[in-house]
Amino acid sequence: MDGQQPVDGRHLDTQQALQTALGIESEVPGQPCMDAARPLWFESTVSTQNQQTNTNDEQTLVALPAPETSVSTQIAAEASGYRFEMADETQWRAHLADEGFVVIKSSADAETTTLARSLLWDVLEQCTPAKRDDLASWGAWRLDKRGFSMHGTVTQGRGAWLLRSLPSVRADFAAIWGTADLIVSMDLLLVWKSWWRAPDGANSAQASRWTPKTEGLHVDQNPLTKPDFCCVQGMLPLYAVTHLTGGLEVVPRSHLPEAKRLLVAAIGEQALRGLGDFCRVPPAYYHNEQCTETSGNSSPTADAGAPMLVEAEPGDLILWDSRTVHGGRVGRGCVTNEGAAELARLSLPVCFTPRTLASADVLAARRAMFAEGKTTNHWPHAPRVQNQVSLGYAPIDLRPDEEALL
Ligand SMILES: O=C(O)CCC(=O)C(=O)O
Repeated sequence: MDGQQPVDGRHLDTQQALQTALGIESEVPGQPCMDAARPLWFESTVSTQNQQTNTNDEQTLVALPAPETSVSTQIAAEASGYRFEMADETQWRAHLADEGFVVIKSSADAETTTLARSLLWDVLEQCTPAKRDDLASWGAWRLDKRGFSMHGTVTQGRGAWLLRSLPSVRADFAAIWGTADLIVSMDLLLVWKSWWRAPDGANSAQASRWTPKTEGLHVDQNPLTKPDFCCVQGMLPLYAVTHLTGGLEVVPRSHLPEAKRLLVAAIGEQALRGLGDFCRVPPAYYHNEQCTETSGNSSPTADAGAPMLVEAEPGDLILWDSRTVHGGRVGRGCVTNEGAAELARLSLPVCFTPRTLASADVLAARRAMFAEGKTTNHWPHAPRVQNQVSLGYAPIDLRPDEEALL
């Protein structure tokens, strides 16, 4: 999920065209897409057509691997190969450069993670019929199938801004860009219900409706028109990312030039020229031989790895190069119905870029987006609005350090 053209007044048509292509309802000035009679908690921003598609897609969910019988929040030992302490900057930056992704441990401490969950639930409870401790109330919650929560009350609320303004996260991006004068994305929130705990049971129609369906593997930077480094994206998971829950998956080394060349050949130059930055990878691409094509003089970097789930602890920061192929992966699930009601996933994408990359028009547009409760794509310097009218939205008071990120 990502951006195409900056929103500075000149590019609204392009923005709306892309939203349509993605199945996201666009906001028509003066004509809200959302029925004014709907309560604030009607937060689904996906068109009826897309909902329909997703309903049909539920057929494919039957093929998910067998669920586990107990919830484990333990991430696999192999994750230690790509999880680094923030202080080990040389190592984590090398991993990001070589592999196209990295995890930085404990960017939000346990107390902040708990507070962020609570603040995000405060606004989810305001915008949806769900109550955090009451699984029965989650049935009426019309959550987007991908788990995209885009109501401005959620994405511009206190919880989202608490995470966006974390000094440690900002410092990591400052290290990447070599400047602390950064602006931040105002992304959507990713929310997955624990589908195995649907009140009617793990195999019920309700569980099927709760099971997320992701966009699939894609890049957020057009490999043909923008082949060089542009941006690093980030994500802060507030619950453990394990093979039971799923989360973000990446294709290691898919950001490297030779892997890009092969991907461009697979998608086709003509098709890529007609696309913005969001480019889907053909579904079978990383499961066949194309991506590992070798020629007499090919370098080992032509061999992008297999897609892998990026396991992480709550509060870790996942970073990836925008050229890296990535997407959401739904986990195996679980058949236990024990314990307190808990989401399977609550993650905030977060991305910083230097203020100097944004024009004066873009900076002004970003302020207006905050004031109006808009939700953006990932690239702060090239923001595109992703949501429609946010009924009932009232901007929070940003602290000076938060406002400095607009
Ligand atoms: O983690 C996901 O479900 C998808 C995230 C994604 O595609 C993104 O942040 O660009």
